[in-house]
Amino acid sequence: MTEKRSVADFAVAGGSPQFSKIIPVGQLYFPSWDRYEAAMRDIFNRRYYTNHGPLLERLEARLEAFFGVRHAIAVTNATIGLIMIAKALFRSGKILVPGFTFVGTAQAISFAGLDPVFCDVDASTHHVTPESLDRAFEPDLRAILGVNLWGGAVDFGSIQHFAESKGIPVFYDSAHGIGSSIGGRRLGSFGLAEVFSFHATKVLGSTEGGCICTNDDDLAALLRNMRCGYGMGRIVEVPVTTNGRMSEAQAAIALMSLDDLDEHIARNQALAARYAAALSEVPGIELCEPSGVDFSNRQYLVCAVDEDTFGLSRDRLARLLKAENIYARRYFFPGVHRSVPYATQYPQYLDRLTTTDALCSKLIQLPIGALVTEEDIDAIGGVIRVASRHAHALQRYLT
Ligand code: T4K
Repeated sequence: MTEKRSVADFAVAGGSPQFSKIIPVGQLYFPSWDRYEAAMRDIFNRRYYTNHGPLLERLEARLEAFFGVRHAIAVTNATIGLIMIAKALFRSGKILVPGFTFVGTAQAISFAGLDPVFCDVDASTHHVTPESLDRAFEPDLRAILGVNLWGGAVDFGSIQHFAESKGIPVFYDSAHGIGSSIGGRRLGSFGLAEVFSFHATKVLGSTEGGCICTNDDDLAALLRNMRCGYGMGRIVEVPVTTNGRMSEAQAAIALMSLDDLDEHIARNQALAARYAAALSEVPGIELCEPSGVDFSNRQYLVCAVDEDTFGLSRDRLARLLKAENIYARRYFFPGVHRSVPYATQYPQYLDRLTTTDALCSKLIQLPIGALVTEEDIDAIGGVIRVASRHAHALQRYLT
């Protein structure tokens, strides 16, 4: 890896890529082969592969202790967890949700047969606020689905207060949030329920996976009976059942990930500090700190690109980095209100979510997690620094 000095050194201009192998955007922490093999052999010997197996039970008990909640219900992925909650709570109606989120958040509402109502977020925290919720509020809303992003969180107290003033529940998409905490209290026990993702690109990964946390016994009973066709736990009547089961293989990997979580978060924090040093003096690049928490898992490394100052737009920077085998991502792009099918289904939101639109055009996520070293970060910082110096000349290779 040699430092770039001139325009000709950039891969877009015919130079060699900074990295010979792709550096993906994030996490991909996985247990060592020895531990993985032992865990799979154990499942193989037991011949019990799924349907509320012993590893799933152990995982749920550990997650309940970890999150400090009465119920942790492991599911196939976070999206199905969100669908199940929406479906458990309502047969029809509207749910208020930010447009600045992963499309799956809103799709879960639609999949449950409900309608999303999109609201904007705060420009500096990227989260909903009572004001942004209030601006989009409609009298027939049934609930608020808040989203906790990047290992940060909304201001839970003010959102709860707002929801209570309107007489509706709030639940959270905390897909990015495992291990983050506020005043020593981990995410997981806020609102009526929270949903976490254990996708491979999350700091606790089980390839696919997720979990619903709640302190509400009735909701938990509904969800445990909805998770699969024949139910589980206290038998209650449910609106519909699905297959949201977590397999034993997923549960085994999640358990090992949980053992390693502190170490992975500490590593992410060290990597984030390295980025802060590497990018501190690049004009037009601002690192966005996770907001609303005093301890963050640093799930994502988020930067805002100011095109006028940096010299290249966010999209051009993403293209330049990709040519260097640095797979930075534009989460989230486009805003959910502009994506299929919502842009045509609900055109009324197209000119209302101005902060979301601004964030969608300037944020970029840089690689962080298992496949990134501190030296890689110095090299990524170097590419961005030199690109900023030669931004004008690089434009022609990025049209
Ligand atoms: N709510 C929020 C706020 C979310 O961000 C998400 C998901 C959800 C809800 C829903 O959670 P899940 O239902 O997924 O549990 C990714 C992830 O698929 C998704 O989990 C995540 N958020 C979203 C923000 O990003 P993609 O399609 O952009 O990522 P993907 O799978 O292409 O992976 C990113 C990079 O990592 C690629 O360069 C390839 C590399 N990679 C990925 C995987 C999975 C690997 O090298 N190995 C791998 O095994 O969606």
